[in-house]
Amino acid sequence: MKIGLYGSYFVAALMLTACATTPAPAPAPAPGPTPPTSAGDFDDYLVALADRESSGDPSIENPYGYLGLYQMGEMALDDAHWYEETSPDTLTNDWIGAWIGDAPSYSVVSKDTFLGNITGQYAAINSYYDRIWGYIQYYDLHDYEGDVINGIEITRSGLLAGSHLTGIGTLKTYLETDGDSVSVDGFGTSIEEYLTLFANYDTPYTP
Ligand SMILES: [Ca+2]
Repeated sequence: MKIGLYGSYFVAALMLTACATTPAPAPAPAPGPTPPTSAGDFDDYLVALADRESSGDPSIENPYGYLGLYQMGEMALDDAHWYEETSPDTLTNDWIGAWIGDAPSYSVVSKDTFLGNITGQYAAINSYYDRIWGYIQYYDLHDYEGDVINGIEITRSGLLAGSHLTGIGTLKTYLETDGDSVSVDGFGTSIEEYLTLFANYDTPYTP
């Protein structure tokens, strides 16, 4: 009887001890913003860009003289250090100029040899984006990454695409006016379309 009583105390003490040392269940993770899913790597970006710009046709020249997969004009190829205009008409893509820099090493010596040259166009667009990124850094436009303007989250690849469409100056104005000044290209395509369509791709660039 006594043993049984002490035994009951002993079991009760064990249970108390057990209760005291049982770890509390881990708290549920605090809710918070989930990081955006990558839309792809930078080559995926360039494939998507070529699809939007030229339907993936490297030989296309549009009515304004923009060339190939990525629809590069004289100014873009000048920025890529592939082309130097000699014509006094800087407002139109008349392609009166010299193919310089890495262009000859890709057998690109004329508009016609650039058109259809996928390898050369790929090299040129990468050089161009290196330059765009330099402009974005120069103006500190990457500071806008993560901001939401007119419902659009600003991402690094979106900034690159926006500048590609209408130029670094209009991108800068768009950001600085908090989206009040929305630029469009010659076909009426809005910079906001490019900021959205090309958001969240990985890029080779870091601030
Ligand atoms: Ca020109």
